[in-house]
Amino acid sequence: MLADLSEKDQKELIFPGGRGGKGNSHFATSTRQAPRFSQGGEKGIEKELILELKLIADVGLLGFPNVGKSTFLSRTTSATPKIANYHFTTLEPNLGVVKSEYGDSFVIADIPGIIEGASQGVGLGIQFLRHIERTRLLLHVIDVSGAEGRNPVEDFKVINEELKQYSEKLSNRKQIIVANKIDSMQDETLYKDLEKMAKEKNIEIFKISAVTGEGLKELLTRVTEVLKTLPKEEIVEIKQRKLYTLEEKEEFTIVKEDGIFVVDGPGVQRIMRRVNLEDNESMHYFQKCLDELGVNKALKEAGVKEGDTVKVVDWELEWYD
Ligand SMILES: Nc1nc2c(ncn2[C@@H]2O[C@H](COP(=O)(O)OP(=O)(O)OP(=O)(O)O)[C@@H](O)[C@H]2O)c(=O)[nH]1
Ligand SMILES: [Mg+2]
Repeated sequence: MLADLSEKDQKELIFPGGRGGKGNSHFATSTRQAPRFSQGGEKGIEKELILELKLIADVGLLGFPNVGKSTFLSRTTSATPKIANYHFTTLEPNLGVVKSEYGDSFVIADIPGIIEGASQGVGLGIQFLRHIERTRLLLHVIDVSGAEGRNPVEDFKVINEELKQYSEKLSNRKQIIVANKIDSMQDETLYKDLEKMAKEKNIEIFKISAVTGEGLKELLTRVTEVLKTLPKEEIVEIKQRKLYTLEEKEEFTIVKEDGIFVVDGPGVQRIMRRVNLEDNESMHYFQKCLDELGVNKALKEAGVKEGDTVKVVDWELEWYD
């Protein structure tokens, strides 16, 4: 990752453009009012970058399909996600804001349900987990109604295993278990077992009905409290921030190969890039630049003689004293 654009108006320089050139009027003097040569601009850098959108929310909803995540979002915020009694009703993440009735307002992200094997690409959910990477708290929604014949304790474990496969860091994020659909519980022991497991693991658990609204106030009050204790940490690690630094070095090397003096290095390459070698006046300018860089002096020291061939980068010239 090169940059993390998480603040409003944040700017990052990934590649600078090439240095600009100078038009011929720049080289005009009182005696030479219309010089024919100009200095070309340097080429910029071209690269393809992948931009990845990550939603930013305080709280992420996590759970199997159909457990009531979207119902929860629609009940607690003014978001209007699609809700239906089938798996993968939600295909795209949804955000909602819980208003300050319970304290500070906060943002909840609802993502598609996660299923076993998700970290290996089964289902939909895993590709959306990045949207809750930035949350500070996860609400793990579990259906305790027993309607689909599922076991809440098992569900909790499966989802956490998938989470761990996806990201160790995300799996260590603070979770609160939200036991949903208590209005239609068929077997109380399903909830009791989950509660027991939660106690053992020292995870807070709340029972609610996203449909009737039971238990929501207590849960949201607690979420507000917990959020106050969780810092807005920098969650995303940036391994390498600077991709490019302007090359200010004026270095060059001279080597003698088969009787030819070869001059190369960033300093001369930079000059070469900016000079139009077809133009006579530009040639003078080129010579002047080489002189200023110390190339001519160094060549003399290296023993260059009249008539010798000097190759500057990939351009061959004959040496005159
Ligand atoms: N009885 C009852 N049904 C609920 C409750 N919460 C949600 N449901 C029902 O469960 C079904 C699924 O609800 P959704 O909110 O779409 O579930 P989801 O977790 O968002 O599902 P996906 O988007 O598919 O992952 C719908 O028929 C809801 O009406 C609840 O508290 N009690
Ligand atoms: Mg949904």
